[in-house]
Amino acid sequence: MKRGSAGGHYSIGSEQALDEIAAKLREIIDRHGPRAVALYSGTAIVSFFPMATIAGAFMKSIGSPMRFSANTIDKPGAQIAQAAHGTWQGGSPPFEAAEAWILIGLNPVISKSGGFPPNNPARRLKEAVARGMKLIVIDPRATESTARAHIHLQSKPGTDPQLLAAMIRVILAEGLADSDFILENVQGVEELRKAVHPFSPEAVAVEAGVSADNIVEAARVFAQSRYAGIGLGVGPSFSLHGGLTDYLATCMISLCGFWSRAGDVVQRPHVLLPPYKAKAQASPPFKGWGIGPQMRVRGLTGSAAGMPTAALSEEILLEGEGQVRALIVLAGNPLMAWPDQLLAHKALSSLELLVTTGYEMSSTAKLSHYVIAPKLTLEIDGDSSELEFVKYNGLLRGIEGPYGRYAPAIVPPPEGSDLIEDWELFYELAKRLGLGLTISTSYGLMDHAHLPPNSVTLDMTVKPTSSELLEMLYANSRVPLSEVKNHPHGAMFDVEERVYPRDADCTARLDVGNPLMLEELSEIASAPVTAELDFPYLMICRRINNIMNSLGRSNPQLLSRTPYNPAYLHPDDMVALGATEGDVISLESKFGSVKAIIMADGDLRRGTVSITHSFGGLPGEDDDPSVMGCNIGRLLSTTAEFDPITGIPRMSALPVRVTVGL
Ligand SMILES: Nc1nc2c(c(=O)[nH]1)N[C@H]1C(S)=C(S)[C@@H](COP(=O)(O)OP(=O)(O)OC[C@H]3O[C@@H](n4cnc5c(=O)[nH]c(N)nc54)[C@H](O)[C@@H]3O)O[C@H]1N2
Ligand SMILES: Nc1nc2c(c(=O)[nH]1)N[C@H]1C(S)=C(S)[C@@H](COP(=O)(O)OP(=O)(O)OC[C@H]3O[C@@H](n4cnc5c(=O)[nH]c(N)nc54)[C@H](O)[C@@H]3O)O[C@H]1N2
Ligand SMILES: [Mo]
Repeated sequence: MKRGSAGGHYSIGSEQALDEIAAKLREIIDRHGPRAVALYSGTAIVSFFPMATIAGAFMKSIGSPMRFSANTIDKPGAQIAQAAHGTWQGGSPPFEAAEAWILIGLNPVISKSGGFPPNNPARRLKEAVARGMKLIVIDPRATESTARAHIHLQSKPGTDPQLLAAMIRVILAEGLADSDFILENVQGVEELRKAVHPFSPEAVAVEAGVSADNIVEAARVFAQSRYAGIGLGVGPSFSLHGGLTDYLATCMISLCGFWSRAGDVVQRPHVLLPPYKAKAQASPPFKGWGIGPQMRVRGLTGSAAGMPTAALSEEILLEGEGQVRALIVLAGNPLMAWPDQLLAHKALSSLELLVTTGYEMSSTAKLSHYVIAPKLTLEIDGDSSELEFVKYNGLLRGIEGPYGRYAPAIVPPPEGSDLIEDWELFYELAKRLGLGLTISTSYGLMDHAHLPPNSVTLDMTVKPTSSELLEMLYANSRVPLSEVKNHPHGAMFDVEERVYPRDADCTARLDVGNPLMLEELSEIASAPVTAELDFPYLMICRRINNIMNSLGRSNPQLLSRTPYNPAYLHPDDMVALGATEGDVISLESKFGSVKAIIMADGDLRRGTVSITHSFGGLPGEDDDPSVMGCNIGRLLSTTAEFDPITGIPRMSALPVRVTVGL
């Protein structure tokens, strides 16, 4: 689809679209240099692994560092914590062995995400509790994952680092740490001990609005387990100290020695990725920030989490050398997802070229000069390598067991359709610009993944098919691709790896005393969370079952209950506000306001408003919240409060005012 001068879109052939986009890109690069071209990849890149790799190769080939993704508006602290703490090469024991699990602002029963087995989490949770595992939930809402909790710390949003610091204090004070493991593998314990000292369970209990006994009990249950894990979700990540929260959680695991030891079975072996040797030793901390390309705004740079997406709107709007003039949106929907929707709208409207790939006219597509329709996932071959990769990106992520799958395309595209695959956009553009493309399986992964380099330079005269691409990428797979292909429904392969002992000369240590992280903690200690008189409620994030971010909203069957995103409030708060279910309210933050429809939720902590994102429309489209809901991105500011490393702004625990009766 091409946007006409009147703003509406009309169909053109894909060849013509590619020619025109390539010509425009060439013109922009000639005039302003390669930095004027930016890429944003959204969550749907997971539908076909090579697409992100090829998009990255394209950016490298044109020479632009402006490569952004949804990661830095999700859980970027996960990679920052890995950099500050280091990682454990041997991985983690099996979930089945866990005697306790802490969920911090993570609701895996709905989201199938984060540090909890993603394969049927509801059943896994039920079975685990039945075998005696103690579940500890830290969440202002009694979520679908909380029903079986031994302890639910229904804390005030934004108090996670304090709660973890208090638990660490208990673990260290009561001698519950694994001193043998620490002696050999961990450094910085004394610094950590000092840093958590101000966080007594009693003081934190007041701050977080929970009982001190429960904090102490949670710490003891965790540390006295033979093995226990922690799953982190977007809740803490959006509440401004996501990197620190993830770091403290990882430190707590290391203090207790909850990592696999020599001789243990490797729980997350490779199948489609090349073989690796898991050793019972640390990969040392690495430089995770101040490393990437410079932004021109707010002193932000790239980091181990990637480029700061929350600064891209400003970067686009800031005139001068290096200004971004063209943006390719790959399988994402910035106008639903980016914080500060009005700013994003202004920025994306100002571009000389906006290209979006996607199969529906999303809010972003509506603004785009070109909308490229890709084949759908069931129309292309697919594989499970993403499930193997994800373990390198954060604590306790990924699937256990040697699972692999290669699923051939299931249905052909509709007859007469003119479609390309997402990755072909970049191949075709590179070809038209006279550039080559070198792809790699380890592309985008940090060094601690210890993957052998595996680069393939694509033939730019004869286009590979997507199955040939997968053949190239998995040429050195642990299980031969031909064998994986024999099981189109997926299988557990016969891969049994054991964790090797540590190298005799290994001096690497996991660091629980990172100065920058502990400094952030001490700043929190002296700046307690206070309620804001004018904005007495805290808005918190929430995922809903039928919709994946913005995806699914165009299918009315998936929105059978409500076509909008209700603002959930505690019934007692509704009484206090004089509100009843179905009332239209105004939700106001210091930065913006939206209209929403109230629904009661007795599972909430009082004083919170729980509402899901990626609803509403473009500015001007969604004045009636009963039609398509509201875009809560309009309540957020990217500049008022943000993480200085990754740029992620406050997206949860956001002070808001609720006004009834408009
Ligand atoms: N206020 C607030 N803001 C948030 C969040 C929040 O909780 N609250 N969550 C944040 C998080 S965690 C994330 S990850 C981001 C998400 O940000 P995005 O990834 O930008 O948003 P999605 O809605 O997931 O966009 C996916 C798009 O890809 C399309 N799509 C689906 N499959 C394919 C495919 O195979 N190919 C192509 N080309 N397109 C496809 C879908 O139709 C949809 O338009 O939003 C962030 N923003
Ligand atoms: N069905 C469905 N599944 C999805 C998605 C979807 O939209 N729909 N989105 C996908 C994406 S992109 C992602 S990133 C994942 C996210 O998956 P999750 O991280 O599980 O996402 P949420 O349910 O938004 O947030 C988790 C919990 O954080 C709590 N919370 C909010 N603020 C705080 C806080 O300050 N501290 C604490 N401790 N808790 C807090 C909320 O009450 C909520 O229960 O889900 C993925 N899976
Ligand atoms: Mo996400």
